[in-house]
Amino acid sequence: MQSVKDKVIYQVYVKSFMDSNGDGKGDIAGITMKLDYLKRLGADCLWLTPVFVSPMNDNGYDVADYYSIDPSFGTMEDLEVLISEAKKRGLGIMLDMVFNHTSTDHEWFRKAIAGDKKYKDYYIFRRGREALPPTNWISKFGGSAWEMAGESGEYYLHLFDRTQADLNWENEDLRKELYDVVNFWIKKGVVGFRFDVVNLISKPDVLEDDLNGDGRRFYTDGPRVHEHLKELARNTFGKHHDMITVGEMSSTSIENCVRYSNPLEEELSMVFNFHHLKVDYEAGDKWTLKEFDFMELKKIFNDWQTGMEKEGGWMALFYNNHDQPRSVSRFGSDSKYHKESAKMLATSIHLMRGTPYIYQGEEFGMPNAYFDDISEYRDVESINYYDILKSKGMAEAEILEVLREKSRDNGRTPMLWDDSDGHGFTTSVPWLPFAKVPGISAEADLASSDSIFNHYRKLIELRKQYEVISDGTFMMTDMENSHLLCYLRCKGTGKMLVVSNFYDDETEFDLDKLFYETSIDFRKCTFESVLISNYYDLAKVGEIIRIRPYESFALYVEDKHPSC
Ligand code: TEU
Repeated sequence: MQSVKDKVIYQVYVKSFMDSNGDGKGDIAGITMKLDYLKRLGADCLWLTPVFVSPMNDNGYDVADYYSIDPSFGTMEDLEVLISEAKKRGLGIMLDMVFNHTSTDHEWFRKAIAGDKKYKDYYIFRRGREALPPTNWISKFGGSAWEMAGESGEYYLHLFDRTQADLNWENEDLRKELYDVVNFWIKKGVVGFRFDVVNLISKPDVLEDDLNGDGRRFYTDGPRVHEHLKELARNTFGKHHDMITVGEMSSTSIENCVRYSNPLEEELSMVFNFHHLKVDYEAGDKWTLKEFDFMELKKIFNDWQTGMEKEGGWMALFYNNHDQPRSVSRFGSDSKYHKESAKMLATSIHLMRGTPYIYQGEEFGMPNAYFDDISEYRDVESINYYDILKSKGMAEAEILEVLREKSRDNGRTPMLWDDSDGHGFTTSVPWLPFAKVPGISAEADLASSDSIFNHYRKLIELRKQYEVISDGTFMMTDMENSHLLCYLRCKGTGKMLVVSNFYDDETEFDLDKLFYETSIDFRKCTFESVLISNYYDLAKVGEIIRIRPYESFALYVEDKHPSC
């Protein structure tokens, strides 16, 4: 396995990145057009969301044919050109493998429904109980996780949309089919894979009602998941030393993530977990309005950073992806302190222990969509929940307010390349409206002397220059501070302090106190010690640093002291 410690990965949500043929949808040829922009940023790899044939009920996460490119994204030749053009620029391509489920349009599922026993066992069919489904499990997109298969009295399991049928990983033939898929794409020259909700692939033999929840405790990090991942690795990417793999882990635990990602386990290079992105859920419910809980965010970062480090695990570092609202709107300020907070968030996450992911548009601070009407949304989950909240009696205005904060479409609006009508994304009508945020675009950001883009570029450069960033230990300080996220990273004599203000008011950071608590001395640091900052100067008065709104910086000193 290749070391991923000094890598940075850029996520492309293909449908919203760049439309090369004027149909309102982003495509593979559009990505090729923007390779120089991505090269300039300095990321190592591009992870493309699924580009395979799909009815697009869940924008490609419902795959109907793993071997062909969906015509709306282009052709196989377009992908081959992208792989080779990216390679010329030192960029690797990672593909997204959706192996927990297929589309109900997949040939396997069609055969299964037609009664073909071989293919029926590729999926999870069970008889219902009188008028009830086999268990009371709830789909992650709302409603029952079971759908009746025609008139048969049997149901199939779908943890996501009813058009996304869960695969039966207990079937060896099915597993081999999936290995063939991975090997096919390895031959095409991709450098790695992201595996969609891969910790949900192992279901128990006997499926039972969940009397205390929605069923997830039975299939999350399920009984044979580690065995399955080891076998997958052995038969596919594990045979190649330089492949990068990341598993998306839903509702997982540190203990399991250590096993998924510790190189000795020979499973994956790293994992995504989402605990830190639930700090604005009221009692665990996403579809609520709540200020984010900063102290909880700090606690989760601390638990995961130290827990993974202790046992040799490796994690992906991110605030954004295509399922999340935009971080600058969620944890920062997308108006008065747009630039400051976008840069603060970047620094706060990139300098932790793990591999950073940049989600398209994040590099110039793209904010939430700010849609006003349900007709503007396209996401299956958002539309399902609009109906569910309505049926529960929530008022229309409140539902729209919840969606404005929580909808996945916030992260999916097309790239704002420039300020023109089609924003440099398309020459026609975009498939999803643009975010309503005048003045924000890649072009405008790059034209400014203090661009967010350059801040990200600098963070990537620093990771490559400083081992303390790519390979240092992690220690959180000032745990009780309710404004600042502060942590130390140490590698040999190299010591780095990262301080980030998550609020728009001023506060202070005391270097003396840090010295007495940790024995690491940053008191002599000068402007030269600043690796990166989102203000022009360091407001240091004696041993106290005055911290301004959303200010964030990293200080570096050489210090022989062995602590941390
Ligand atoms: O996401 C899995 C997942 O857990 C999220 O969909 C999550 O349930 C949701 O965002 C909560 O609000 C992956 C993909 O990233 C997502 O786009 C797909 O819809 C999903 O799997 C099904 O393939």
